This record gives sequence, C-alpha cells and structure tokens, in this order.
Amino acid sequence: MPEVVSYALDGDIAVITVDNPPVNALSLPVRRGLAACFERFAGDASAKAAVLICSGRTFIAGADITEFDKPIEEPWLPKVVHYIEDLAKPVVAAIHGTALGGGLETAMGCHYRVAVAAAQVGLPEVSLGLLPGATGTQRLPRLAGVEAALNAMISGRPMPAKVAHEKGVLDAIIDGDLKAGAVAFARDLVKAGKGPRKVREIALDAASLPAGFFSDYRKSIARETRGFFAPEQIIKCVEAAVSLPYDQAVKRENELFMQCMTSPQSRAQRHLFFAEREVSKVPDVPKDTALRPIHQVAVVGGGTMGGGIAMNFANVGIPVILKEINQEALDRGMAIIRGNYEGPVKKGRMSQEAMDKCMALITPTLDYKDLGNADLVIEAVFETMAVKEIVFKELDAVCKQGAILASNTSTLNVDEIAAFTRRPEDVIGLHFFAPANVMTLLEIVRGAKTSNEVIATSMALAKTIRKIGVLVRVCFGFVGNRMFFPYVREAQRMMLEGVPPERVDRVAFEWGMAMGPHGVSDLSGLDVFDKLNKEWKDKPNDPAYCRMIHALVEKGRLGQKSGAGIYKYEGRTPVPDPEVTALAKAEAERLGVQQVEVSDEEIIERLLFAMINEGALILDEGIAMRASDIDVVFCHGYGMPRHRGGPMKYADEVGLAKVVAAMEKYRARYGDLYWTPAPLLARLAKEGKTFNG
Ligand code: T1G
Repeated sequence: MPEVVSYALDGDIAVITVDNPPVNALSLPVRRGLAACFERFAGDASAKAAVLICSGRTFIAGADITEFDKPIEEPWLPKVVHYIEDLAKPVVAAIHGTALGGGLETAMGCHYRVAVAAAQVGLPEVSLGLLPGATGTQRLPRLAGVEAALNAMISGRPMPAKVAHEKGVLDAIIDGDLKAGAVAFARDLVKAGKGPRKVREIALDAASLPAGFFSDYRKSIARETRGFFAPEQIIKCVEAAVSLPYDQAVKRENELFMQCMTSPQSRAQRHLFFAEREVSKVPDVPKDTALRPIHQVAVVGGGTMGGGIAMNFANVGIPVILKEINQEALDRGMAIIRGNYEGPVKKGRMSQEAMDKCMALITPTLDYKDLGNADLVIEAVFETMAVKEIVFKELDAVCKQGAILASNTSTLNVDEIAAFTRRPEDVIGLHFFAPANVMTLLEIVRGAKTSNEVIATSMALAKTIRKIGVLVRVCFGFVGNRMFFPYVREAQRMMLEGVPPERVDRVAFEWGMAMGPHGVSDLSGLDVFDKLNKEWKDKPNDPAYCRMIHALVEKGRLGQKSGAGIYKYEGRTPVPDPEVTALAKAEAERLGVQQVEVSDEEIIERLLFAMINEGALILDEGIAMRASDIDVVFCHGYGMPRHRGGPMKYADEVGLAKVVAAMEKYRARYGDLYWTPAPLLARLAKEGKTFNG
C-alpha cells in the first residue's frame, strides 16, 4: 500500500505529497501522515521551505465524509492546520482540481497558496449541513473579506482560481507544471528572506463593517435558508471572527461545528451526498456494458418540455433536431428555446456568443426523414397513448438500427410504447422535469425488454447533460409522480374538509418545500392532473379523489396559465379566492365529506406519510432500486429541501414506528384505502429498522 503522505526533497525545498485516491480526502491516515511529514520538515535543517501538493486529480477535496458518523480520532484537522501554521519555515500549498472544505482550510493554514488556473477553491460544508470546522470560518474572512467569505460559505459554491487570486485567497497562478512552479515560488520566498505568514494574524475588525451588517446579511438570505440550521451557525462563526480573539473564536467555531455535525439535517445531507453517487450503480447492468455513441439527438415535440429537453443537448455541444407537426408549432417551439436562452443572457449569466452557439446546434424540421441518422430520439408529445403510438410507429420506420427511442412520458407504460415498435430493446423512458433545461432530475424508465446497452448509455448520458439519472421500472407515474399523487390527494382532501389551501401551502413551504402542493398544482396546470387522473386505469375507487381539481377544470380554472385555478392570480401572485372556498364547501356537502380541524403537524403527516407509504410500496414492487434513489428523486425533481434528505430519509429520522402509528390514526378516521401501512413499512417499523439501512 503506497504511503498516503510522502516526504521528499527538491534541493532545499521539502515536497510533501498526499496520495489518497479518489479525492485525497483527509482520512485519519492522511491526517497522521501530514503531521508526521511536517514534523520531519520542522526537524530537517536542509529544507528551507516546504510545498504541500497532491497526486491524482485534485488537491485535498475535504474531510473524509465517511468518517463523520464514527468517533473522530486524533489528530483532529484543526490541530494539523495549526501545527503547519506555527512552523518556523514557510509552507506553500500547491493546488489543482478542487481544494474544498478541509482541503482549503489546510491550504489556508499554510503560509502561501498557489494554484493552476483551472483549479477551484471553496468551503462547501453547508451542502452537508455543516460549517467549515477546521478554522475556515476564521481564515476565509481574513483573506477574502467578510462578505465574500460569507457568500462563499453560505452558498457553498467554489471560486475559480482567478477569482480566488483576485480576492487574495491565492498568492499566484502557476502556468505550466504545478510542482515545479510551486517549488520555484518557495525558493523565491527563501531567497527573499520571506518567512511564514500566518493568516490568523491578519486583523479583522467589526468596526470596519457597515452598521447592522450581520442583521442585514441575515435578512438577505432568510428566504432561501428558511428552516435550514447550518447557515445561521456560519454567520455566528464569522461574527465571532470579527469580535473575539482568534483562539476564542476558533473554540466557538468548534462548538457550532459539533452542533451541526450531530444535527438530523447534516445526517440528511450527508445521506444525500452518497445517495447521489449510488444512483449510478445498477446491480444487474455490468459496469463494462458497451455504450452507444450519441453524436446526434432528435426531439419530437417542440412544446415547453420538448424545447427544454433540446436545450440540454445543445448546452453540452450535441447537435439536436427539433421536429414538430406544422410550421406554426415549430416556430413557436424555436421561440420558446430562444426565450429560455435570452433570460440568462439578459442577466449576464450567459454570453450572447454562447447562446448563438447553442441555437446553431438546434435544427428545426417538419420531416420525420430528417431523424433517420439520429443516435437518440426523445419523444415529447401529448401525454396520451394514442399519440405516442403514432409517433413511435413513425420513428420505428425512419430511425436507423441502433438508435435509442425514448419517451418523455411522465406516467404512461413504457412497455406498451415499446410494443408499438419492432425494436423494444431500444426503447426507454427519459422523463425530464419541468423546466427541463433547469431541473436536475432525469427519471430513466427501463422497460421489460430494454437492453443493458440502452440502459447504460442512458445513465451515462444523464451525466453528460448534467442531470442526476435515476433508474426506475414501469408503473403508473414511475417513482416521483406516483408518490406525488398521494401528496396532492391529501392536500385536495383537506381542501374539501375546509382547510384553506393557503394554509396547507404555508405549512409545506415552512417545512422546506420549494412550493406548497396547491401552488404546484396551479403551476403544472390543473388540466394536466385531471387528464392524468382520466388516463390512470386503476385509480382509487373514491368519488372525493382530487374532486376539486376536476370541478375547477370544469369551470375553466386551469391554474396559473388561465389566471385562476385553486388560487386567482394577480400576475404570478396567488390570491386565495372565496369562490373556491365556497365551491369546496358545496362539493364537500355533496360528497358527504366532514369538515375537520387539523393541526400543522397533521398537515405535514398527511402530506408526507401518504407519500412515504407509496414509496414503501414502490420499493416492495421493485420499481425503485433503493430508498436512497427515491430520496434523490424528490430532492432533484420536486423541490424537497436537501436538509430533509428526501422522503424516505425523513421517515427514518421521524422513526418508522411513529410513521405507522400516525397512519393508524388516519386509518381509523378514513379507512384502509389510503392508510394501510405498506408491508415493507410495517415490517421495518416492527423490526426497529429504517428504509436506508
Ligand atoms: N469524503 C469521502 N469521499 C468522498 C469525498 C469526501 N470528502 N468527496 C468525494 N468522495 C468520493 C465520492 O463518494 C465518490 O466515491 C468519489 O469520491 C468520487 O466523487 C473539516 C467538515 C471533489 C468535486 O464537500 O464535491 O471538509 O462513488 O463522484 O464528480 O471543514 O466529490 O466513487 O465510491 O463526486 O469528480 C467538504 C465533496 C467535506 C467535497 C469531485 N468537501 N466532494 O467530484 O467525483 S466536509 C466536500 C465533491 C469538510 C471540514 C469539513 C466531489 C468533487 P465513489 P465524485 P466528481
């Protein structure tokens, strides 16, 4: 086993190299190795300065996240960082790849920092529900300034080397070989008689900040961080940095770090971190399965979805043909795409040149024959099986052998769609989420006959277009929508029971959802839900099921797109509508639905436990491979907050026995139809286990 940290001399410069693939995480052996090598450097009179560098693809990418649920063993990282900083000879950190979290903290414990231009540096701990716990909250403000440091730590976004250099986090950008450049930089320090420069000695003074800085900063992030524990702790650490002596402030940082690390939110976010990497592992598809090259894509249907889907490929330089049924629809489709690009260009998030390049990669056509050479065709037409049949028969006739034929269907049976062709092994579901050019989730629906090659190619393609691809099997609504239906069902039921829609939405929003169930229904279109309910063959035998959606659609209230749905709209602002309240009351009387007083806790239980129970059924049926896959679906496709970890992780944190007990309460009130605990849930609860093992 090679040493994870090695010591060598390049003339009078010590070169300390970390070699701990895949990302040089600061595991216990690495921390021990760093301590040993820097002690050796301290005692090596022939070494006048030292360079800390890493092998492989990146500088240290952070603490070893797999160690967080175990007792942390000495030496803790802050101790290693302070040891380096207190050395009598200068140390230069040489950065490539991504110096993140503890990696940047270690680099800031060094006296100087250099990097290649392609490197990035950052403190992304907040995305794990943590804070930089190895003096990062004290050092980054000293190097980059308080506001820039707060922005970097609250967003978790890394800085490109150029920006980091401009802000003073880096001392130089190295052209050419990093190691040679860093050694030369160290040698120049020695020549110039420049010794250690301790970041902690850079003064920080609260008086230098505008009056009310921290309270204003808190207000500026309140909405985006509502219900999220870690950001406030980061702000407290920076307040300590500007108001307390360094050692006291570091002590404060450590206290707050431990509070974050032991929080359910951090457990949830660390769970998601690994879940997002687990999704690409498909047990029954060998890792070395051949991938089909995708050089030309086609999208059939240039509506909102089709346009967004086409953009995903143009954005990564893959030419895409957009096919529509007539010129008016085609022109409208191209206009949708152009409009989607013009927004970021106007906001300065995209250059006009980049937009023009993407637009040039999208070729409109009315003729199926133009799709003959496409490697992948994605159908995004009306959500009825009748229309899918027409399209897939055409595709089967014109597409070359080996072309992958995908449907963007959000609910329909991919096996039935595959049966419209003579090549069911080449048919798969690629379910994008609106807006398709923004949402990161891609549900990949394998049919019974879909080949391993098509599955493996689709999973790889998800990464190419910067999506999280989750492989699921066929059922009505697959994983996401099938679980979202009971969530909406309960919201709808409460509407009939007299619970104001705005209250249900507020409670869901405060729990962390990006938008409440009624707001989402209006945004997606009540007619879309109504049509889905009609297509759903084994819909629950319940006359009250989503009754208000149907009643509103019958009145032409389709949601945001028609200016009124569950809410009436002043622009995009939803306003409660007494007309809807009256309609709900009348429908409730007609259906014999009792009016019910509900607590906020009940609202959350009914919304989420209905969803969780469906998730347990999905796992029982093998529609999803893992509970953690379901968590990824909801955090990437349905606006569920990462600090909840997804529905199944949330259930684990609540405790499955509690979930079952709550369900039995609702079962007593509403009967077995919706509230019978799924067999898997009942068994795990009885055995004191969790969904996520
Ligand atoms: N610890 C353990 N394993 C890690 C890891 C980490 N920090 N980072 C990545 N891996 C594994 C990952 O699970 C995967 O394993 C493989 O490496 C490749 O990762 C004290 C407390 C660096 C940008 O949050 O952002 O420091 O699936 O698929 O797409 O203040 O990994 O192959 O078995 O993501 O090229 C802070 C987390 C930690 C950075 C590379 N650092 N990592 O992306 O590869 S907390 C982070 C990333 C901390 C201190 C605090 C990315 C990457 P497997 P990958 P990638």
